[in-house]
Amino acid sequence: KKICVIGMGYIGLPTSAMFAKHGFQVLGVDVNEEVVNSLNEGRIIIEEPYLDALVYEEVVKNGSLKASTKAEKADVFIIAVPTPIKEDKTAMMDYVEAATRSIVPFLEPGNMVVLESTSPPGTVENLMMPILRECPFDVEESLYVAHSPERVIPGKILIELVENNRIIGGINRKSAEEVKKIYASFVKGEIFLTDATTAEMCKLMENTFRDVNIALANELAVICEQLGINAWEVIKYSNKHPRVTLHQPGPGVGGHCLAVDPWFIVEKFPETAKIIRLARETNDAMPHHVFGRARNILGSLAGKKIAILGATYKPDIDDLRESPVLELVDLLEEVRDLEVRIYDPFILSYKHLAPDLETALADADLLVLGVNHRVFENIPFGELKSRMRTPKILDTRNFLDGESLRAQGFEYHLLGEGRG
Ligand code: SAJ
Repeated sequence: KKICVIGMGYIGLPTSAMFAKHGFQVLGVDVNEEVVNSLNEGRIIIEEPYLDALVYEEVVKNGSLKASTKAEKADVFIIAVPTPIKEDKTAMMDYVEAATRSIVPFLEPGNMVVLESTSPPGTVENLMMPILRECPFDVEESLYVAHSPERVIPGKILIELVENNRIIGGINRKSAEEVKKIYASFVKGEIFLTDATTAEMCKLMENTFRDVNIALANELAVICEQLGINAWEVIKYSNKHPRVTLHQPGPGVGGHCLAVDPWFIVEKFPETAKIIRLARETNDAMPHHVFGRARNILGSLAGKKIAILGATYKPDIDDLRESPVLELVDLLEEVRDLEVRIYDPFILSYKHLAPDLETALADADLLVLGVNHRVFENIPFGELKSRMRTPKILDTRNFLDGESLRAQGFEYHLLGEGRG
């Protein structure tokens, strides 16, 4: 069978390579000519472990994966284009719409159309189906249409594509069943069949669940600061209860999923999705809260120097998308004569980046730990203390050993801990 995948990004490309490896003839389509040309030469533009070898050594070399800027006739069409969020916090669906339109001229009875992009509930039924009905045959009868959301985590995409469970939501049962046969070629996890809107909502709710729980932890952190107790201790002991799993507070929520997807529900139900919206706003407010803590610690921020340790959106990766630490950096930039230096061994270039920790700490008035990269475990803070103008630390992840730092003469502050 032949598969045409529209969108050669983080999801479309690995998915294409996986199908190509499992016996399908795959055409990868992208509007970006550079992406298409390099793919045809076996080179990929995205960073992902093992993907390079799979694309270059296997599927491009043996001719099972080809790329083009134009769609063609195929048995299966998979749409994996971006659905970014706009300024007004609604989903930008232009790419899904354009991709759907682009395949209509090639559709024939018996074809399958699968949306993989994370989308607001109702996208398949209300955006795609009206376009697909422009085909000159009975689409409900003869076309198999479904949503099968991607749920892989960057860094482990090729493993999770195979091992994760999958949801396939069809416009009818037959659609879900037919599409399942295709994915079953490589998915080892369980495959669950449902309707398209349910599948859309599952994907959004998984990330919303996490976002809301993190918001709860962040609210707890701020309450504990006012109460003069330690939120991390509250979380630790509450989680001894068999039915409680409080999440971890932090400087905010980043990444391209948790900080975005909940808005796709809010956009459709602005009056009803109250908790979801409040959770987003609570998490978005955390960089401001950390900024406030820094100001309280230093009295005034004007003319001071702040060193930031770790700036990616989560530990041990190089991804900066929506990082709350960078939001904090932006807030600090607005302060008169304040100097910010970032030290993060995962980042190659960014504004205020220091070449090493020593440079970042030189004459700093405060060190803010933004992300708990594992490599930070062995930093000899005692030896570095004298480099700082004032040895003050604000830990936003409960990562550092506060007791030992205090014993070494640091003034150690922790997000979520009030000092009574
Ligand atoms: N965070 C906290 N406290 C916590 C957990 C996380 O503050 O207790 C923060 C992290 O620091 C980070 C943000 O949340 O800034 C998001 O990190 P994450 O590890 O929760 O998730 P992502 O965005 O890397 O990936 C998520 C995953 N979704 C779920 O776990 C439900 C992944 O499985 C999805 O495939 C991915 O979103 C996606 O593409 O939707």
